Amino acid sequence: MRRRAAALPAAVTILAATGAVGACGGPPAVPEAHFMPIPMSDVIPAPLEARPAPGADFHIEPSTVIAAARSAEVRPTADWLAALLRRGTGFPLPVVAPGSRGSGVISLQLGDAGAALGGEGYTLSVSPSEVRIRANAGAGLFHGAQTLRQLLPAAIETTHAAGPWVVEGGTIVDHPRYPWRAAMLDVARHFFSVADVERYVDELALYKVNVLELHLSDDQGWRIAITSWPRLTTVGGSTAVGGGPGGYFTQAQYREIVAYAASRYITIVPEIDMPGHVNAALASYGELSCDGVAPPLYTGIDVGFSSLCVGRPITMRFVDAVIAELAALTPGPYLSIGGDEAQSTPPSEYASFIAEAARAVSSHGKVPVGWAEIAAARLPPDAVAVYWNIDDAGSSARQAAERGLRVVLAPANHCYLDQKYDPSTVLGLTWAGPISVEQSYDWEPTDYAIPAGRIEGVEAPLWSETLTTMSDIEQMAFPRLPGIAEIGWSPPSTHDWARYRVRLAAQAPRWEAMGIDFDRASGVPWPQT
Ligand code: TNX
Repeated sequence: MRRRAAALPAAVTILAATGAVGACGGPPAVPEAHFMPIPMSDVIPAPLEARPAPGADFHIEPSTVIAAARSAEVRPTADWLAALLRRGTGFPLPVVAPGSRGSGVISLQLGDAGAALGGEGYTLSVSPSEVRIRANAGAGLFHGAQTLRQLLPAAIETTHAAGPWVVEGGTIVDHPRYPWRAAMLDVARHFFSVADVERYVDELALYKVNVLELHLSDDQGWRIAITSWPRLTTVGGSTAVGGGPGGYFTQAQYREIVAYAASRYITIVPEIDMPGHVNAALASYGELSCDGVAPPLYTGIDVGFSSLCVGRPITMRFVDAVIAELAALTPGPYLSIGGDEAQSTPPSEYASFIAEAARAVSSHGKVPVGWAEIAAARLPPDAVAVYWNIDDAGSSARQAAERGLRVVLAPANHCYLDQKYDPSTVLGLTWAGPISVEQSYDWEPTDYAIPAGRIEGVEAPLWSETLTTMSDIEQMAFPRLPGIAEIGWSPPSTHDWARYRVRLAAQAPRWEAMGIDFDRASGVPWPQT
């Protein structure tokens, strides 16, 4: 794992040093701005309502306590917040029982937050004596805690920095626009470790992303152990794009990722791509291919050349076994069957295969998810179709909506984090891009002629043909991911590129403090380092 113990960025170092100077009565050596609380309106995603109350700032002091019930919905978030704030401030910040009197309380309260807030919304009220986060459910408390985090200076992300730790007074009332605010990570083209995936989960949580689709199989690699078909990983997991060693998650490791994500209120949606994108599976078991011959492992980046042999009993036995094991490992409600770019599957067979695979998903208790091509098949009405292919100008998304499916929008020319920012970007592909920061933010889910009630949310896929390290992931996701997260969470009335680019630039010191290797892409007024 790289760069977790980041060096303090220049601004933070100065801030820490100034604390000492101030104690000796000397003049502050940094601009006033560094001591100003962060405005509530700077939070990303933009809150539904933010009403600052001048003069009502809260100061985190050595005597501050965190008040939280011991319940499973409250205590883990209190502990998470306490750990973050203790590391940043060096203060003890004990977690105490609710109702303890005294000033200087950060309280997390469950219940009675109002039906409009749903399970993910929260209110955050800041007065001189208390920061109070209230929500109807654990997810809302956690999102409120992430907002509080963003209201503190970037130095909170470092270790034992000097304050002051001032939270702007006022009230935030906030809940998401859409229930599905997803990222997708391709661990198939190149494999990423448990630690990398968990680090990405933490980065997503900061922006209230609540779904992470894991693209667990493709032509170049099979990345999840399936006990009943062991060669999928021992053979199919043994390489990657460019011929590297590949890798795979054991079932225990996958469970660990799922549990870690759940602790950040992120649902893992496992994806096994079929009937195309299956060369790694065919290389492992030749009987899955129509000619019965296992092809060699593949390490290039072409798409559309492989297919399961539709209609053979062994194919459905394979599909059912994989889905059964994955469903048993996955507590979340969803399981994706991919379904994209099946150019080597005859169209007549594609629809029947997808319908059958979706039935298998349902029969193992999960909701089928797939790329929007799956709308060509008969599917259960709760299925979710993820629109990506801009070449069809939205028709697959509209077909999905007409069939009554829920639609997630991931239009490639806005949401594909694997596309270059501009022609000079070293990493990434170009087929749907380049995608500038502005282009990734400047779009509207309702632009695709889909009835509003069918839109489930947004998704930002990160394909990994050109990415091999955590640093590569971060350079492509940051700064574009927060913009897509904001489109999924914030009301359209807050949408304003001119203001957003300034708010986004203000995140840079936090990313530096967290050691996130972001791209200082053009169009954003990044602070000088
Ligand atoms: C299209 S998007 C794909 C992926 C590639 C990606 C590269 C989708 C459902 N399929 O197989 O990795 O483009 O940008």
